[in-house]
Amino acid sequence: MARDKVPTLDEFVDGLDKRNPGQPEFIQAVKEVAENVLEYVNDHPKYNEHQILERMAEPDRALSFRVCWQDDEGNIRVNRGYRIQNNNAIGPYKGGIRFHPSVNQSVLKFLAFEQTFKNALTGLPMGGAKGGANLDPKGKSDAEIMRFCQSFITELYRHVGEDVDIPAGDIGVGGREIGYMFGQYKRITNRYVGVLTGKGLEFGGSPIRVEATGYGAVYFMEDMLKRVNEQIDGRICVISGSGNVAQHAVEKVLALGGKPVSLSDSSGFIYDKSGITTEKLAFVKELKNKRRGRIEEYAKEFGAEFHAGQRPWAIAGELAFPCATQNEISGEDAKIMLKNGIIAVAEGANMPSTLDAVRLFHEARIKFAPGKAANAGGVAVSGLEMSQNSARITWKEPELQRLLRDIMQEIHDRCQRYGGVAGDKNYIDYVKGANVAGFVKVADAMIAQGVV
Ligand code: NDP
Ligand code: 2IT
Repeated sequence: MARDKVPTLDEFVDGLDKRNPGQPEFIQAVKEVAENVLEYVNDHPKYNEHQILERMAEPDRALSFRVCWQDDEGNIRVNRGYRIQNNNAIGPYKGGIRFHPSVNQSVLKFLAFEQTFKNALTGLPMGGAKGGANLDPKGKSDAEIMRFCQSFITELYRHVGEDVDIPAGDIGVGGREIGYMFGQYKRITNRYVGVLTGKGLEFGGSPIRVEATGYGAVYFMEDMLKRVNEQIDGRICVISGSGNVAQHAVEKVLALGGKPVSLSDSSGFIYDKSGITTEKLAFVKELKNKRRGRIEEYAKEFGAEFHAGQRPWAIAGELAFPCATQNEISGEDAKIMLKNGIIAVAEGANMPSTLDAVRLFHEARIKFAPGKAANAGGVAVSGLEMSQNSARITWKEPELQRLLRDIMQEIHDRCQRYGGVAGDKNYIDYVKGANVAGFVKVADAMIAQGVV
């Protein structure tokens, strides 16, 4: 036997720190998984012998490249593009592309690592990846975004493909950007294939991909509550973000009778005591997706409160859906939320809660769904888009709605299966459930495929 001692968490994290200096987000994401998985590995030595966790926490490859483009004034701009291909044991690499000034290798490595577990949880054959660039899309014209996307894919095209790596959207990348990237990929390769997901419905996109992440997060919340005979109906919902995920979380909360009262962007948050309605949501969609304006305008339009430079977590609510970005709920925020009577959190964003916040939620025994489980609806429908593209067909919307609902329920059940807590049979630790369920699937595939 090559190795019989399972490293302690401290030993594991020590090695991780040494190998990844200056990458706090990546270390945070791996540490959270290691805490649960090392415990599981202690009882399942084959995963230790094969050093599976060490191998999963080292990306298959981390690509970085220059992206040159010209702005509308003719100035030459230089950005840095990335694609982190973390693991392809159970399927081709799959994961979004993020355009945001905060993008760096640490952020994308954490996202690619988490994506590996998330994609395994969906039950579909997809490996984990993430990419992006440190571009700030704010204030850029359509023509500038098009030139940037074309330059970005002119390098990335050689590393992706419908059976190799299939990117999609994330922060700062929606239908417009995917369209420009798809157009350039097709032009360079002269191939019409499903190399990207989140495409327009006219050219191979899938019904409900746009809605899937936000809807899925609310379905996961519904399933956590249903398990203990509770429901969303009538409950006050605190939501952050105002982009793709937040908008569709609001939409589904409304459909299930909940009362959404907040939204945010990087400038601050709005608090609408009377509740965000379908009509007000239509305003947000127009504001954010077409005019690309600031959420503060909502407050002016509807007479709601606007709090500059703050996040919405001090609002008294029962259900929380963080849908903006990583580390947006600190330990201090979590304490306030618990004091205000929060009963459940479903993460629409990736890793919005800090490790301190998660620990406090668990200690207080509230229901807490991590992003890799709760926001997996988006990539799940991406997986269904890939299947439709390969078969050159389009499924009807009701069929896709049903598939998304079923997949979210299956993810909930997988988390429940592995998320039991010793000495408290009524509580499910969904973080542990998601980490161990995702790990086991990928790990078994890696063992079967040998040391590669
Ligand atoms: P969008 O670009 O559509 O919206 C992002 C929202 O978050 C905007 O309101 C943005 O505000 C806000 N935001 C971004 N960065 C920050 C920041 N540093 N501080 C405060 N607010 C910020 O992205 P999505 O809705 O697609 O993504 C939101 C989250 O959901 C991300 O964590 C993403 O990884 C995750 N996710 C997305 C999926 C998808 O299918 N799109 C799938 C699964 C997870 P502003 O406009 O001011 O930048
Ligand atoms: O974080 C995510 O799961 C996404 N941004 C969606 C990835 C995808 O491939 O649809």
